[in-house]
Amino acid sequence: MTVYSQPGSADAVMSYESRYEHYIGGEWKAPAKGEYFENVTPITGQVFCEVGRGTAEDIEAALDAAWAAAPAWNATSAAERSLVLLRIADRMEENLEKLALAESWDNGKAIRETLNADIPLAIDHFRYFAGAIRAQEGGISQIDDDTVAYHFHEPLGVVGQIIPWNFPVLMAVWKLAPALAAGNCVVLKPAEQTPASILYLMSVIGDLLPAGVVNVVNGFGTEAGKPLASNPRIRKVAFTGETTTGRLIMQYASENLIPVTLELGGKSPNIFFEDVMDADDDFRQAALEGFAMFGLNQGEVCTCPSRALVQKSIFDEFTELAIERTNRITTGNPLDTDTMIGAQASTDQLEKILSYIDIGKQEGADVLTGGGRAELDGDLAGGFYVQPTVFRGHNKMRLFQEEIFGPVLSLSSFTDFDDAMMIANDTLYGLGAGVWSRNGTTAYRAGRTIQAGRVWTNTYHQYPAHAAFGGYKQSGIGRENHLMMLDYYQQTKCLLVSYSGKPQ
Ligand code: TXE
Repeated sequence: MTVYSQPGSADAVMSYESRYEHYIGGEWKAPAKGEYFENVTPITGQVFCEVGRGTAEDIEAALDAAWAAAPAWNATSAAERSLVLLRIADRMEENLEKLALAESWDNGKAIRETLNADIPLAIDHFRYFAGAIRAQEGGISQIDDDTVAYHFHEPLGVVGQIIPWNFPVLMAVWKLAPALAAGNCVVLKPAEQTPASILYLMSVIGDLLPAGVVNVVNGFGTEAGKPLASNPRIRKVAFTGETTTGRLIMQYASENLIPVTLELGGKSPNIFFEDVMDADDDFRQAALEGFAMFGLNQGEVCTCPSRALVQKSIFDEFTELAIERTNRITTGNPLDTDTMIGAQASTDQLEKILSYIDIGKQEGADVLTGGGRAELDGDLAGGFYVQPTVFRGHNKMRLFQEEIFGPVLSLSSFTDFDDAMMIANDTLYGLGAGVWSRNGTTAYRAGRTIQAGRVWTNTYHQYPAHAAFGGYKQSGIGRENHLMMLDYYQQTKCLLVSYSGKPQ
């Protein structure tokens, strides 16, 4: 067990500045209107820094810087860009503990996750796209003996990226790595709840990038996000956030006729077929771990397995083990490596989760464990903590239909395969799903029948860089990760050439 000291204390591995400005053109730039907003750590509820409050003028300044950098960056070779990405990954690795602490302090998440998942995954993402861009090939079509069509990948130019607060660094890197690998310059707006860890990241890696290639403007949704997403000077907008905000982003983009990629909400089913109870101990244990994954990142994950469906024939037996496993989840100081569940990212999110717990109780769902705020002592008393909570109910309840984005699981039973598929697909969303069965046919058929972009089979919550991620239905448009992501940041130039030397 290690308990990290909070940033800025005598033996801390990193410290935050007390004030941050925007990162524009490779420099720290004061907000045009001179206004700042306070940033709170969810761990204690205390303000720890203030951050520039961006407006349209700051977005324009960032776009000026990005467009000034674009001709040179667009023209770099794949090998040059790849090297830059590899250097960024190395620098992040050298600063792993610092970045992990910065992320936990800003967001409230458990440091064992930032040390072992968020930051290592972000590092690997840069390395993956450094390799992917080297391996990318164009195409040639032979039209006839004298005529050839060459297909080239070209960058879009300057793109806008708007990210949420649940994985600030990882969501930034999911978008930055493919955009940069493809040769684009970026203006990125972090979420107002977690503006600091990305600025800290820029203080660590900024010197590895030519000025203006990555620009970060903080601020609120309508004040800074809208002027970016609706700006005629961006060639694409990438967004992760709430489904209702995603609709607005699409509307803005339609005015400028630019492409969008959207990663939106989810209400993912996690399905346990009856053979789980007959399987060997290791498999059953893995399934119980999969059940408990609803607590990962305090449930603030768009693929949170928030609806557990358990076959009726094993329901009582499986549920008893699953609740016992849930009760072993430790909630506490996020800076303690033994802690599994840390603080929710903001007071708004805390209130939203608590209100859903009330809604569940009013709807008549049974609380099987948890059911309220987790009260912690000392400095943590002012933080935003929720008990891991399991409700038993049915799929028509709001608990089962609406995204809560907290450590709250809704549990129900199903009779047979068709019933499971019907319940699993009875949702507006289609981002993630889990299937647990040793029967290969059942698992395969379930995976193909569930209307979701990512179906984990006998595992959950894995996010390797080379597996496509994205939503069906109202969970989004487009994909992130995987080679195919490069297509979302490039356009195809077809050069059709005649070598006949004769008039055609
Ligand atoms: O999201 P928003 P919020 C879900 C989750 C959560 C709920 C609300 O259920 O409880 O959304 O979170 C920027 N133009 N998800 O309110 O508003 C905003 O500043 C341009 C799921 O934080 O969508 C931030 O940077 N930008 C999700 C980003 O959008 C705008 C992750 C996300 O904020 C804008 C987060 C506007 N008009 C929340 N309005 C997931 N899919 O992982 C806001 N923003």
